Amino acid sequence: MKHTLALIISLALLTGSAYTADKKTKDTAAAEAKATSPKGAKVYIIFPKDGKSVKKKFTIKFGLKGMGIAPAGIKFPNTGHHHLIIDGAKFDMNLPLLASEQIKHFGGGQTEAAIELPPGKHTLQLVFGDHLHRPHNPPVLSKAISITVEE
Ligand SMILES: [Cu+2]
Repeated sequence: MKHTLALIISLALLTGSAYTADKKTKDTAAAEAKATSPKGAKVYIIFPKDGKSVKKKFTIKFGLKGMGIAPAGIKFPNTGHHHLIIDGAKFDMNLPLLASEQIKHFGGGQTEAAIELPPGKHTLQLVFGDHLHRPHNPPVLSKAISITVEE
């Protein structure tokens, strides 16, 4: 089972998984029920910590409990990929998350990422998404943390 998932993941990584909200994804998302999340599933931001200051360029680390990582496009029970919501960007719980400067997809299955933000206060929140970039049912969200990006 573990090997099968690893194989699927490496195949997906080879074929690349740049996310575009193409028509096929939207049609599939409309026709297919959202993936479910198990009880107790949790995402959280390991680094930075709430209330701390960081440099302009820093590496954010994503934590996950009770579920597994799979790249975007790979349908496998109790898995998904991370999305980072910056400064409280709005999104619809029932639709594929858009991709923007404030909603970042980590569809390659990344568990950390180098990001750069302008100096000042920012909020960061994680939303776990299914193979079609939709929050699970029930949704798995982290607490929104506040950080200060140094000049
Ligand atoms: Cu996504």
